[in-house]
Amino acid sequence: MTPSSPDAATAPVDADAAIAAVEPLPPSRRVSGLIEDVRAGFAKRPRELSPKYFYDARGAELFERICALPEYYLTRSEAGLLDAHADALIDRVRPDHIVELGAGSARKTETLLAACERAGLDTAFWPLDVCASVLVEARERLQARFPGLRVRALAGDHTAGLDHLPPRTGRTLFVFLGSSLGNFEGESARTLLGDIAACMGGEDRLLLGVDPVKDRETLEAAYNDSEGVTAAFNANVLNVLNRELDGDIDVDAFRHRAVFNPAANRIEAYLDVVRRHTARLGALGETYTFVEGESLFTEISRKFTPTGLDGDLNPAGLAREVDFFADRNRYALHLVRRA
Ligand code: AVI
Repeated sequence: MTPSSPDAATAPVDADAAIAAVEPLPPSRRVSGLIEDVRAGFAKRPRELSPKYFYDARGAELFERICALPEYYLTRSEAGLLDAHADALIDRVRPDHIVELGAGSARKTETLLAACERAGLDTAFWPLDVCASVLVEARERLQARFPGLRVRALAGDHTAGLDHLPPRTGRTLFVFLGSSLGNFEGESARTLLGDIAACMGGEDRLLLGVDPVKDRETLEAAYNDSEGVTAAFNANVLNVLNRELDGDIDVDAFRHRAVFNPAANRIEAYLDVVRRHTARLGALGETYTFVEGESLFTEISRKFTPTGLDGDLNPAGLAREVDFFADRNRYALHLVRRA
């Protein structure tokens, strides 16, 4: 049975067969791995870690909780914008395919698929994510809701290029939501957008969800929630290092801090060292001393103005076509075409 067979939704679920039906998307270029990134990041001052290592099983679960926090307006605002504009968007693009980068559970894209169904379109859904099991769950849920929906699940890293994305006929709507673009600094954002642009024809579009620049209080509250979920999410990256690199970093010797840097229009997340200690990372054969007052720089979440976003889009050969803003500029969806 292929993932697109009409009876997929009613067939008994065999977890191994379902995972096997997720196609690997081979990388177009080499991306650095954990050992290499930690070695390079720990050689810098302040020391740095890549946010891509946040998302082990616990990190993914903590991120799901962040999305439901009262202070973290991004997910709700984006969902509200999608609900309000999905029909207009789909009417305008009339996609034959929706390709979602970093699809995860694809909950928000469900709104777009429902609009495709209302418009009588036979749109195929291509979720791409590094995690095959999350794709299998999403496919089962979506095929139960939209019987006959063709889902071509692709397991791969969208930061490693999209040269091997299978060819499509007709119009494709690429979708990149959640302000995930904000976690890439300028050059990597432009590389990613350039990779998407290279897959786009004149009729194709990219739907990009981003978080606009706004007042410091709202932004900082979103990344310093009162329940401490974001703090646990940030600190969890140290658990990842300990587990994956045979380490003994004292996680309790760090405190989460997130601040808005207005000069760079971005939230910066740190793990501040509150107790001096020495830790060994066995897989690197290295010992590191962390001193009080020092910080590990763990994440950027860029916030966008329309012109700031153009600074990423235009060099990548892309241009904004239609903008949708949530109340008081809380969130933005941009429909983007090839320039
Ligand atoms: C996934 N990404 C867009 C989130 C963000 O807002 O930058 C990750 C996150 N970090 C802390 N809270 C949420």
